[in-house]
Amino acid sequence: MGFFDSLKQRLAKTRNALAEKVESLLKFSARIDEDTLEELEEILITADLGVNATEKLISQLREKVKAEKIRSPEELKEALKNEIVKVFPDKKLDIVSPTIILVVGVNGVGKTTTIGKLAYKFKSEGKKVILAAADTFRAAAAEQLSVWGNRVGVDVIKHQEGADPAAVLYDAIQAGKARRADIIICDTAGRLHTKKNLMEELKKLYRVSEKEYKDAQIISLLVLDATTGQNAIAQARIFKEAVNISGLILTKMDGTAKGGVAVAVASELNLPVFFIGVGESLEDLQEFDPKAFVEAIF
Ligand SMILES: Nc1nc2c(ncn2[C@@H]2O[C@H](COP(=O)(O)OP(=O)(O)OP(=O)(O)O)[C@@H](O)[C@H]2O)c(=O)[nH]1
Ligand SMILES: [Mg+2]
Repeated sequence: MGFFDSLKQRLAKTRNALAEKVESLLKFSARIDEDTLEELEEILITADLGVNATEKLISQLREKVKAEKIRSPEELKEALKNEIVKVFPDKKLDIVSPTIILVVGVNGVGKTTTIGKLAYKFKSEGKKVILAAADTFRAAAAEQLSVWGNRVGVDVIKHQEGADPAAVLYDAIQAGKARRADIIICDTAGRLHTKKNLMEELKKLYRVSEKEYKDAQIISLLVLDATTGQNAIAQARIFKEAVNISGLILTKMDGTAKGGVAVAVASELNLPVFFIGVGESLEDLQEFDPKAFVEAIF
């Protein structure tokens, strides 16, 4: 199966929530008028594109309908797809050597799994990767990262449970320098019930990165669970206020009808989506391409 067919298949639930409704709306709209736009607005909101992003899209469409004299449902659909693509900031993830990637996000969104997938991807591209098990909050966390490390065949730096996460990263940086690693990927704890401490901890990881590895590029990727829908936006806001976020990874896009939330978060937070998780195995991480995404869900 080609890349696009597989993407379409993985995003089938989102596609069902969106494409079918849009198709039937347009099929019964002999002409495009205000009612069509209002019904379209409702469909987009129900499909988790978010109220704000949807309102922006609809008002842009309304202008286009006027200015470009859009009459046919097909033209309207194409215009909608084009506007959605434009929502995503046009930024690419540029990995230079060496790079430290801090992977952040709340509990259970898929950080550790995504790190395994990223390590696999970078290693397949010929890069030397080291993982830092800086989620020292849970006993099993470092072990879980080690399992991924073994599976992929990359080194994992870990300490005891309860150790200082910054000390783990410090050691990983020393190991990275000594072993000439291209990329150090750092796992972090995601508990939000101690929100302030968590954010302070993440800031400390930034400081250690900057101070201990002056030559390295520092990237932070916020992992969001697509199945949480609009909740993901609230999470993204909290993280963006506290720390500098380079871009997003949306996980669990397979098996959810809420994939439209990608549009909502990109629009609300003006952040690029770099990857999407479409399953639980190593290969199930795809580089996010707004055009392919929009084609797959319509
Ligand atoms: N279907 C699907 N499941 C995923 C995906 N990404 C992660 N998961 C699952 O989500 C669950 C949680 O993943 P973890 O990687 O442990 O999440 P985490 O953010 O590290 O969790 P904490 O360490 O507890 O904060 C696991 O069961 C993963 O298999 C994905 O893209 N698709
Ligand atoms: Mg984890």
